[in-house]
Amino acid sequence: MKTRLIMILMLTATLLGACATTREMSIHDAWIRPSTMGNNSAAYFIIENGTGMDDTLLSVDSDIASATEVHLSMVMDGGVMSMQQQESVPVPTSEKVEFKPGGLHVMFVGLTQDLKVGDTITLTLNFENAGTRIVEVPIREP
Ligand SMILES: [Cu+2]
Repeated sequence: MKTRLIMILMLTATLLGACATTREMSIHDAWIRPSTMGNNSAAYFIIENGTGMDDTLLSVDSDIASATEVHLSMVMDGGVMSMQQQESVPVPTSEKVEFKPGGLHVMFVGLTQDLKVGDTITLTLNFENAGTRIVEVPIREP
C-alpha cells in the first residue's frame, strides 16, 4: 500500500516536471481590433519560442478577409507612418516576438464580416519548424 502511494507521488512529480519544461511555440495575449465588413483590421499577440530551436513565422491565415498579411509599421522621414509587408518573421529560440500597435501586426485587408467586440476569430500561424498553430483571438478595443 505504502509502495503504491510512493509510486503515485513519483509519477505525479514526473508529470509536473514534464509540464514545467514543455518545449513549445506559444502564442498569447492575442487580440484584434473591432471593424466592419469591407474595411481593414489588425491583430496583435506575443509569440514565445520555447522549442529550443530558431524558427520563422512564414504566414498567417484567416477566413475573415480577402487578404491576411504580416506587416511592420515604421515611422519614415518626416514622421509619416508606413507599413511594409513581411515575407517572414524570424522567431529566435528562447525569445519573445511582440506584435503590437506601431510595430509588427497581422493585417486583414477587405474584411468579409463585421468584427464585433466580444466575439472571437480564428487565426492560423504557420511556422517553418513548429508547424501550424491555431489561435482563438478575442475582438476588443485597444
Ligand atoms: Cu498593416
